Amino acid sequence: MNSNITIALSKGRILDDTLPLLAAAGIVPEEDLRKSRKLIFGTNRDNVKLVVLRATDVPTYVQHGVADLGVAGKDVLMEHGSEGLYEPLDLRIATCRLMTAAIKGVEPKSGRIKVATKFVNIAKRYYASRGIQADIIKLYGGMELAPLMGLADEIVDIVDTGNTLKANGLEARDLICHISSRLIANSASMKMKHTMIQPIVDLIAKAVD
Ligand code: PRT
Ligand code: MG
Repeated sequence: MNSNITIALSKGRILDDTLPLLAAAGIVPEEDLRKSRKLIFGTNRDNVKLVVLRATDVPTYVQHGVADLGVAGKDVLMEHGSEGLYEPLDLRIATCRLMTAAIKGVEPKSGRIKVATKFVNIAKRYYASRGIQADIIKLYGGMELAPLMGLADEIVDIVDTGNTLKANGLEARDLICHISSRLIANSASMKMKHTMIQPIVDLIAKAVD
């Protein structure tokens, strides 16, 4: 095992809130991640590099050990599964809620329902746990459109202010869980590179508090 540390970051809305936490741990990228088209970045520390990935790909890179640490939304982690991953820290950034939603004022259907979402695994578990028979339809974005077009009775999606649902004539129904971004670590790295990783985790933990 080498003595380098690779940290996988989610591009998009999590990135801006992640950088100050990394800085608190003494890790600063060599150039502005948001202005560059590069995907791999050096840092002020010789043995630490950053990769910037699609949010949903972060757990995959960390699970396979090609990244030692990562930052990902709890929604992404729940959907991916936690095999081979530790979750040492709740970073308390990019907070939101995972909810069901439907057309405003429309009574919940009894019996079998259709649910559109990109969170297929979470939705399956959620409806099964409530004893609701649900056919899950996988979408990659714009879930709000599905009920309006008659593709689904409900959606499972992330809600923050609720403005997106409102703008589309939908309303939030049930809370599935509260979401925030987490620091994750490859389980093997956590053991083998403990002396390098633990100080980073501790400094980030202090910055979160
Ligand atoms: O864009 P891409 O398809 O690559 O991935 P992504 O959209 O999942 O990434 P990104 O960067 O948009 O979000 C990454 C993570 O941010 C998610 O996995 C969540 O953990 C977290 N997060 C926090 C959010 C939101 N807040 C959020 N509001 N992710 C998405 N949204 C979207 C939501 O999907 C909906 O379209 O914002 C809309 C709802 O916002 P309100 O304020 O209108 O309710
Ligand atoms: Mg997005």
